[in-house]
Amino acid sequence: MPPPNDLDAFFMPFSASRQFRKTPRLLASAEGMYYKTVDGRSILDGTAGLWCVNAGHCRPEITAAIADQLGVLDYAPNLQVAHPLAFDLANRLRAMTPPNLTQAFFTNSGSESADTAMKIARAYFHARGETERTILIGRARGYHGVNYGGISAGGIPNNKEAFGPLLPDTDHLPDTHDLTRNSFSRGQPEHGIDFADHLEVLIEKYGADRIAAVMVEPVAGSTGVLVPPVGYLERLRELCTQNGILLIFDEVITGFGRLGTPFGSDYFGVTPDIMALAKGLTSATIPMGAVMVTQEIQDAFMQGPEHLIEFFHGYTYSGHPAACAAAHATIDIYERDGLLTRATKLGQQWEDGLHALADCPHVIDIRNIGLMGAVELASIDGAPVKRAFNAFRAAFDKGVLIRTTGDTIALSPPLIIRRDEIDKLFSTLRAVLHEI
Ligand code: PXG
Ligand code: PLP
Repeated sequence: MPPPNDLDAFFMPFSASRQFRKTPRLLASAEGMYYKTVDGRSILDGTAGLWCVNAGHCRPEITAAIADQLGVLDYAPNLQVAHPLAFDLANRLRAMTPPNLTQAFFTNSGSESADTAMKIARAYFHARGETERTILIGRARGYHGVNYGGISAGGIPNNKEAFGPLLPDTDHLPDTHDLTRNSFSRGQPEHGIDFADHLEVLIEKYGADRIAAVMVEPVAGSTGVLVPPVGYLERLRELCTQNGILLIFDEVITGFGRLGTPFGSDYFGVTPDIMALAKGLTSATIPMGAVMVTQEIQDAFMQGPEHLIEFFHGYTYSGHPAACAAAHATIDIYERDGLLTRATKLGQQWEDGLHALADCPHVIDIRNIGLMGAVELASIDGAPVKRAFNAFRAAFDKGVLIRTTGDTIALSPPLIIRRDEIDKLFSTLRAVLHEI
């Protein structure tokens, strides 16, 4: 594929696009663990695309399933009519996710899943007559996509600043990042269960009967892999249960094997009332998300005359046939190849290789869990973000795709990564850190 000769017309998402247009990094094809650039260079994918290509690139079984489906039933609405694959997939997700999660609502992205989860929480209390329960509690540094609900409950200032008044009735827990107590922790940091106690302050402030839900990522991914302190998620669960507040886990990144268990909820042994999914659901081949809810939540909606719509929400492409086919084929691969637990097998090598970078220049913290990792760098005085961005460009030149957020490098390779590829990822990163 020749490079486009004019890069101006595409308004790029989340990019330094003026810099990009001067020195474009264009990917033409992909297979397994590697991208290929338009000029033929191989790039080791250290980020599974954007935390999403969990099964590795261009798996022929997924491609074939999508193509076959499009030849048979290209599109069918799931509003008032429906197609069987969506029901099959919902049943499959019911069987895979924790037993209390029994119904799946389909979306097309993580942002839609996050906003749908928040709407379900509010509408659930509305259906129960608890109309005062509208407050949604997110967390500082939380990422829940870019729609208005997600940026309101989310806690990333740059994602909110330019966008005017946000959703009312949102507030935030503090983030759990604590370099003074927890730097260079391996796996879950020891200190910080107290960050969960801040929910008591918010309960005191608003009254428990005004708070609909607390929404957190089990591990904050986008903001730089913030692993929850020991006991933290358990404490949040306990406080939510005591106060009748729904707990929403945004598992858009932690879902589908990232931590070495099918879902983050399995890893931590803490079960939410609502779970938001996307990304790994189809290994990113076709955009798709899902929101899992409990039977009790579903039942609250099932009242009134049977000819009336119960939940006034849905997308044209909710449960799109091609997306359902992609999800089925992806989950087939996960099950057949044991990918949802593979991060457990690689975890020690991953952790040791990552933490061995501690002696490199600029490194102020290293964090890891499952096949997620972060290397936090000291910012250049007066130029935050620049050091990590330099690392990103240097790594790309050396044939490795990493992701950066602020001055943190984040890593999350496809779950098929081999041991020698883990070594290559870290040796390249070592060279990059010495170069920049
Ligand atoms: N929730 C979480 C926890 C996510 O990580 C979303 C929701 C939104 O998903 P969509 O499909 O609408 O993008 C995400 C997405 C980054 C980065 O820089 C991370 C995401 C998206 C874009 C960039 O790490 N995560
Ligand atoms: N805008 C208009 C004018 C529409 O008609 C629709 C859907 O019918 C949408 C937005 C929403 O699109 P989607 O259902 O793909 O989210």
